[in-house]
Amino acid sequence: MPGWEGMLDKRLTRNQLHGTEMTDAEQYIPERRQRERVQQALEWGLPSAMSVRDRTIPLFNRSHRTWSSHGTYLNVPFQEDMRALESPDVAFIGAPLDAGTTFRSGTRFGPQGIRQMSALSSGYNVEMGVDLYESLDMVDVGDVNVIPANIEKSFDQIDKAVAYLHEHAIFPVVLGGDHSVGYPDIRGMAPYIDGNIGIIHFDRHSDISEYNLDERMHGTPFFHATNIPNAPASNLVQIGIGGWLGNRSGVKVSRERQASCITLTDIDRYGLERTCELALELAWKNAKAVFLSFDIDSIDPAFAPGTGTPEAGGLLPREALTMLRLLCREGIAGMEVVEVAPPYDHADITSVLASRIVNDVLGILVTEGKLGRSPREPEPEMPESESADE
Ligand SMILES: [Mn+2]
Repeated sequence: MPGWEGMLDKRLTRNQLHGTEMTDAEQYIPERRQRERVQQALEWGLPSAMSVRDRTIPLFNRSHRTWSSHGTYLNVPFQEDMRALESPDVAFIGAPLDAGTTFRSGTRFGPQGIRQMSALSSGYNVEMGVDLYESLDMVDVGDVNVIPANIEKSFDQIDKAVAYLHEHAIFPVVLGGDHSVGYPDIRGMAPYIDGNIGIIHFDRHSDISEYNLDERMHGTPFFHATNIPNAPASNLVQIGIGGWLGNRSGVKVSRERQASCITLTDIDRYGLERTCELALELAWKNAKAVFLSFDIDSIDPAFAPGTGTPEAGGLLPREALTMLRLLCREGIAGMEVVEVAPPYDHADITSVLASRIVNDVLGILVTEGKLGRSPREPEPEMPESESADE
């Protein structure tokens, strides 16, 4: 036990704060895109009334931020002409399907809800020291035309749309939709990965039964995904599984196929760091790429009530965000956030969280050098004496 003097030695100082470090780091984040946007908005939006002191505010809103959002994710440009799609770093794509739900429907409004609340973001995160607009070229390609009366046709549509993005070497962010979209998301990606795909799957439910009600629905994506030759079940890691909606036929499949199930008991017992270390090892074993499937119901319904099959006692948002930081460091090749059902949401909190998850993953990929441009400009040359206080 350290004595009082020892504790005095360990007294925290302002300089040790992460906040101090990151506040300082802000000056090295580029602002070229920001300047271009302001300039363009001024030209298109015309000069504001003379009483407005800040002359960078135009008369007509052309930033499309916050309540003036034009409806795309993070207000990035909408890719109207898909023939003209180039190779941006990221494309947001809606898969507004709820034909696969087995309890409450409503996830067809998920992409709309998530996009709407994403408009609140400035794109800059002081804790991460990253500005997504500066580091990533992003477009929103809108929604896939799903066919609600026919889930297999919907899968074909989603598969083909996701494949089109992979063909252009774009990182897809799929906004669900119920979890049945996980299967075509992986099926559309599989031909573009030269080797095995690992899957990191956050959920309270294992979603690995062959059928729900005689069809491939939202409790079945990982049965069918792990039938894809280069997406073996041995590389499937399911995190957060538990509660009282358990499905015995799914657990049997998981056991037979040797998928990995990390329960909340595991997380309590071994902690976030150790479970994530193991999850990474399992997902990446002999794999070339890892896909992230994030079911919002992995989070406790107190924080994510807008979902179709809520299960009490889930992850806390901060636990999930910490895990994502640990798990995405090695890079991922595509992601989906599913099961957001705005009709059951309160104060849009589920959509806010879903957007946070997407932004955090993108931020981590940028800071880890796995996607886009460096989060900071090269530092100015320092005088030689600088290293003296190291
Ligand atoms: Mn679920």
